[in-house]
Amino acid sequence: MSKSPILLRNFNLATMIAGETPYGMIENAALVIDGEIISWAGNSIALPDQYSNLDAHDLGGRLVTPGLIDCHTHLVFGGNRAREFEMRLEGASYEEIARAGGGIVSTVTATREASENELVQDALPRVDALIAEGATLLEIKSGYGLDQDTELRMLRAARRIAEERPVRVKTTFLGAHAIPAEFKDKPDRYVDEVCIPALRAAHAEGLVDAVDGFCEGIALSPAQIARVFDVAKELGLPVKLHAEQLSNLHGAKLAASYGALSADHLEYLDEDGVIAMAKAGSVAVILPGAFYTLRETQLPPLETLNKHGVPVALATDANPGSSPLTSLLLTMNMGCTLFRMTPEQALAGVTQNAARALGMSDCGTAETGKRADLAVWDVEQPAELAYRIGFNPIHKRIYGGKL
Ligand code: DI6
Ligand code: FE
Repeated sequence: MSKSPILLRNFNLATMIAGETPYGMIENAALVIDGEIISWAGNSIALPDQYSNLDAHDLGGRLVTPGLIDCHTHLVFGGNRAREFEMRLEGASYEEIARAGGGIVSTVTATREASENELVQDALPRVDALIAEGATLLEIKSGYGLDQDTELRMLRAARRIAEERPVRVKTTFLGAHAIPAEFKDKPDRYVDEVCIPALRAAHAEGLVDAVDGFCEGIALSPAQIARVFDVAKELGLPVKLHAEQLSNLHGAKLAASYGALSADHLEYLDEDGVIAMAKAGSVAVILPGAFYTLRETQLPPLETLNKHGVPVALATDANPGSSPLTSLLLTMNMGCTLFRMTPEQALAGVTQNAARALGMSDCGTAETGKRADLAVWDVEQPAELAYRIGFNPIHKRIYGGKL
C-alpha cells in the first residue's frame, strides 16, 4: 500500500519557474507531496478538494525553495593544499605553483595513495556541509587520479556518497584535468594511452554521467580536449568544459560545438564564445570561489551572457586548490557581491540553471511533477539567502519527499 500524500501549508514558495513574478513566487502557498514527487503546488486557496482533508504540516510562514544544487565540484580528493595557500600569500601565483609541480599534480599524489574508503570518508564532511545548507543534488568530478585505477576509484567513491548520505550525485569524468608528472613532456601520449582508455573503462563500468576537461595553458590544449570529446560523443556522453578560466583559448566555443551542457569559469570568455554557447544551449557555470581564492580581477562577462540569453549557474567548484569552498549560500553571496548578480539570479544559479547544467529535468524548480527536493528557510524574503555572510537560515530540508 502506498503512503498517503503529505500536505505542506502556510509558506511562501519560490518556485524558480522563470516567468512574470520574481522568483516565480507564490504567496500563501500549499504543496502536496506524493511519494518522491510534488503532486500539486499553488496558492492554498486553489488547493483541490481531494487534498483538503490531509493532515497539514504548517510551515509557519517560512520560505520554501527548490533544494539547492551544486553543479560543479571536485569534492573527492586526497590531502589538502594549505601549504600552497601559504605560498600564494607569500607571492607565488597559481600558475607558478602548478608549473613547479604543485597544484593539481600534488593533489594527484595524495589521491593516488588514498583507498576508495578513505576518499569517501574524507569527502563526507564536505558533503555534509553542503547538505546542511539545503543541497539535494551534487555533481562530483574525477580528475585527481590521472591514471585509470585512481580515476575509476574516485568515481566509485563519488557514487558511494549517494549511498552514505541522502543526496543525489552526478559523476563527471575529468581525466583531462592535467598532465601527470610521468607524462610531463608527452601530453599527447597521456591523452591517448591513459585518459581515453580510462574514459572507456569508466563508461563500461557505468560510472560516467558526463565528460569534462580543463582547457588551459597549464592543462590540456583545445586539440587534446577535442580528442577526448570525440570519444565522449562516440560513447553518447554529454560534455562540459573548464574554459577561459585563466586565458582565452576559445574552449567555450569548442565545447559548444559538441553541444556541451555547460562551459565553466569563463572569466576570459569573449562575445564570440558567448554566441556559440547561446546557439548550443550551453549553460554558463560561474565559480566565484575560484575567482576569490585566486584574487582574479577579470570578471566573467555576465552582461554579455544575459544579452544573448545564456542561462547562468553558480557552483562552489569545491576543490583543495583554487576553491576550498563548501557553502552554496556563500557562493550566492559572492555571486552577488563579486559578480554583481541579483539575489534572484544567484538563487536561479543554484537551482533551475544548475539542474540544466547537469542535464536534469526532474528538479531545479518547485512545481507539479518534479521531485520533492525542497529547502525550508527561516527568512522573510528570498534575498536574505544571498545577503548574509556565514549564516545558515535553514529550517528543514526535504529530500525525495522525506521531511
Ligand atoms: N580549475 C579549477 O579551478 C580547479 N580545476 C580546474 O580545472 C582547480 C583544481 C585544483 O587546483 O586542484
Ligand atoms: Fe573546477
